[in-house]
Amino acid sequence: MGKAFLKVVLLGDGGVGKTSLRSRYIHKKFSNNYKATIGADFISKEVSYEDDSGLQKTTMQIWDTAGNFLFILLFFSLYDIFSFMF
Ligand SMILES: Nc1nc2c(ncn2[C@@H]2O[C@H](COP(=O)(O)OP(=O)(O)O)[C@@H](O)[C@H]2O)c(=O)[nH]1
Ligand SMILES: [Mg+2]
Repeated sequence: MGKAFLKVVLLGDGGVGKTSLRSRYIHKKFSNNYKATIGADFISKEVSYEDDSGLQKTTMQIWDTAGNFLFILLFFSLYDIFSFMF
């Protein structure tokens, strides 16, 4: 089996804590400043997991999003088409 690739997308209404959750996980920091996320961006993190052949390392992409649900659906279907093509 090929190496796993993890893509996590944070979805939800503005101000519920998506950006803070990611920043707490990646940088182990929490800030009380509120800056609305523009569009969508991702941070990559090396993570490890265990399977039958032992300890594995892989990359996890955590996408942070803003905007309405239709925008996100459009964005990610285009993104997935492009990542398939190139
Ligand atoms: N008290 C408290 N405030 C939080 C928590 N998570 C986020 N916030 C605050 O809520 C506001 C919005 O957070 P943010 O992560 O930007 O939300 P996003 O719009 O979903 O990305 C910010 O002012 C954060 O500091 C939490 O667990 N506890
Ligand atoms: Mg945000």
